Amino acid sequence: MSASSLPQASSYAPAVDHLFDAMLLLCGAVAIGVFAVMFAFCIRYRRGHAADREGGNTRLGVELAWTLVPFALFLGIFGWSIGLWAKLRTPPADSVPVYIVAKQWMWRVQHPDGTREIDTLHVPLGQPVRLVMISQDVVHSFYVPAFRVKQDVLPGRYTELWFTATRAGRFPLFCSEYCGVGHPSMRGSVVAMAPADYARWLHAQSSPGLAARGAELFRRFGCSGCHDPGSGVHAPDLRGLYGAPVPLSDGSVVRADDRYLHDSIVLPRSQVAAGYAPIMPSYQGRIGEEDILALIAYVKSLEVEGGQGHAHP
Ligand code: HEC
Ligand SMILES: [Cu+2]
Repeated sequence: MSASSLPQASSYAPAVDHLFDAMLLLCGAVAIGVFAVMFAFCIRYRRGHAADREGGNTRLGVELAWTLVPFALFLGIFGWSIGLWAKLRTPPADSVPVYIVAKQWMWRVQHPDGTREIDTLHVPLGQPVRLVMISQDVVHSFYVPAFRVKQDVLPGRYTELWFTATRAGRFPLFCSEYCGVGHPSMRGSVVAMAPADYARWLHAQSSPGLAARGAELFRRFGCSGCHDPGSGVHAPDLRGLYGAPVPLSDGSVVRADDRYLHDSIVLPRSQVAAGYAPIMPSYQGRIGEEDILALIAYVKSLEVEGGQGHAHP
């Protein structure tokens, strides 16, 4: 039995449906039980009917049974959903990232190889895909019913979502957070393709890689004027920065993850690297989220020769 007639097009759609069905059955059974007892009591203790109204239940076993059995059942549902939730929140190590920028009222998609699309997301079957999402304006929500996934997309913060498509086809994508007058039109589709078809599709797009576009932007926005070794400006060398610990001027140490790199670009004053003057201009409102994702991809691609970690003075 399944409560919905939607296709189950992702690896955990059946698991989500089983949980939903179990909750529906359990809550339905409890509702029927409560109503049955209610009607029975209404009839038995109706006005003028001779019934014992003095005694009440004095058997402890009955009290315990009707309290603890439902409690255990609902705790079971809790444990079941926590397990599933943990799975939904933990992308497998071999998942490929795809970047989503939401804005009124469209979905902009960037693949790591630089391919970009609007309101359509192509994914290969059987490959775990990890979406890294951010909004350029208000709160949106990425919702693909056939995959049983939904995740809020927030301004100023990356949120993630992962799935493995298991069925080829085109599945509707919705924004499920009211985001202004154009909200109903903020829809698109996810196209799941056999790996060979997907490879052919990607190849036909032939775009420069995301990191290559980031390198171009790094020059266009003047970042290289300060950050290139030999620029003459006292600014950190970004090679090997990604994933490395960064000492900050307030004495704390943070890890250079996507969020840190994002905030370094739009809010450079919020976390100043130790040993540097806060001279980096804020790019808030000047660089779109898609370009920031490309810049981050570029910074990630910068390796140190000799494989050493990021060095701070
Ligand atoms: C005027 C010179 C200047 C420009 C232009 C500039 N930066 Fe910076 N940047 C700095 C300085 C100085 C720091 C270290 C102080 C701080 O953390 O704010 C820094 C810090 C950073 C950090 C954190 C590095 C670390 O080691 O923690 C990143 C990432 C970064 N910049 C990226 C960029 C990007 C991307 C651009 C272009 C969009 C850019 N910067 C433009 C001077 C600059
Ligand atoms: Cu929206």
